[in-house]
Amino acid sequence: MRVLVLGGDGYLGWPTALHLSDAGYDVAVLDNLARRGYDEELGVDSLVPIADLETRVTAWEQVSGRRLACYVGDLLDAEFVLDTVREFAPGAIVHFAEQRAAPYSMIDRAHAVYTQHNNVIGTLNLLFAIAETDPDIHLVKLGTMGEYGTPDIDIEEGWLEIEHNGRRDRMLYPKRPGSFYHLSKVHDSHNIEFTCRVWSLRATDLNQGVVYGQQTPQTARDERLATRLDYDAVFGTVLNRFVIQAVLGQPLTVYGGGGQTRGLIDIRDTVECIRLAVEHPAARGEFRVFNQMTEAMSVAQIADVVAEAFPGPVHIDHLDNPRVEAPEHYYNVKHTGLVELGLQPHLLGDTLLESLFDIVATHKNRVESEALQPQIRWRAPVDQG
Ligand code: NAD
Ligand code: USQ
Repeated sequence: MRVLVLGGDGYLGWPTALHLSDAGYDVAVLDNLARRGYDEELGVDSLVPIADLETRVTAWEQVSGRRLACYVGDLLDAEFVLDTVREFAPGAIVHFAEQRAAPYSMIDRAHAVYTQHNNVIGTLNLLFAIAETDPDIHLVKLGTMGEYGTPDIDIEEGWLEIEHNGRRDRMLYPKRPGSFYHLSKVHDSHNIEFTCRVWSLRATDLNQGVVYGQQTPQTARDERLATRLDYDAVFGTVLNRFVIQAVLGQPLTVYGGGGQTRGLIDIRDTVECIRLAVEHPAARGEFRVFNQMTEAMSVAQIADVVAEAFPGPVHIDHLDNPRVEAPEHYYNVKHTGLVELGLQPHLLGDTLLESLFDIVATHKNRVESEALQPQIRWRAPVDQG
């Protein structure tokens, strides 16, 4: 089967493309290289050096004998999207191609508008391209656990059975996201559910938790196949940042008391979840949702686990939280759907942390230390003083 990976030059899209190619799928990657542009805008770079897309694709062919088709272009260009879907004729499309940093979306009006326009309109163009070309294509869309926020009830996999005034219905689970970025994913979910219901498209929305790690069996085969690793306060995610801070001998930046709890997942499980979703497609007309996380931890617990695993002194700092989020809350998430399809989770352990410490140590001179401190605040501009 042919699989088109949108956002195939990114942190997760690139290793997913390799994982699917290695599993025997005929894979194409599409990307507009926007992520490399955000690095230039922010004056940072991936901690692990990454090859350009052409070099990566050539390296994979040399290492594996398998060819990846490559489409460089923008999901905002509806004609390009339609032409690509028509030409490649995929059986499944995996969609990673969005602006994915919550802090980036909170910089100012322009970045909030860019994020929602890029993400929501890009996905809408894709839905039209699928509907106009072949409604049988299975869309596997990356959503986020942050769509739900932190409600005071159990979080189900996308849908909730509700009884109200003596009547029952199955509704989309209510959403209370925490940034303009996370909101863009909610808007996408609604548009996708609508097209499943009205056009009988088939889609799997993967509400993924915070990803950690950097290597997969395929990216480790050649240094030109490495995927990016972000450390800055805009794109770096919490566990990866804490590992990097520990290696640099910098304090771990826990925002507030660290009582906020998040779902986590190892990058090796991310790529496998995508393979499982592709291999077991949603039915025509079905909007299927999986919570793609393997364990939940508070930010304070993540800091403690990293500090205990690191072979040296680690200082944990509690900064004033630059975000507006519940400092302590209930968090109980159902995440059995992917396990039922066969996922065998890699839970966070010393082996992964030790290998990440080594990867970071090799490249630690590439860090711009100023980029480690959070500068972007969630509070309304007039309240920031
Ligand atoms: P990333 O920024 O590294 O990759 C996204 C890729 O999409 C980039 O290469 C970028 O250039 C491309 N892109 C963005 N807009 C595009 C457009 N309009 N047209 C074509 N290409 C475009 O992000 P990532 O960390 O790999 O995340 C991938 C997806 O997974 C995102 O949708 C994100 O929301 C989701 N996700 C990520 C995490 C995480 O911890 N990294 C967790 C949960 C969900
Ligand atoms: N945090 C700290 N210190 C840090 C960085 C983060 O305490 O140095 C805290 C944040 O306040 C937050 C939590 O850690 O409570 C997670 O922050 P994050 O930056 O690791 O993750 P987030 O902003 O939620 O976004 C990331 C990805 C995004 C994805 C999301 C999954 O960038 O693409 O959608 O994780 S989830 O969190 O489940 O919504």
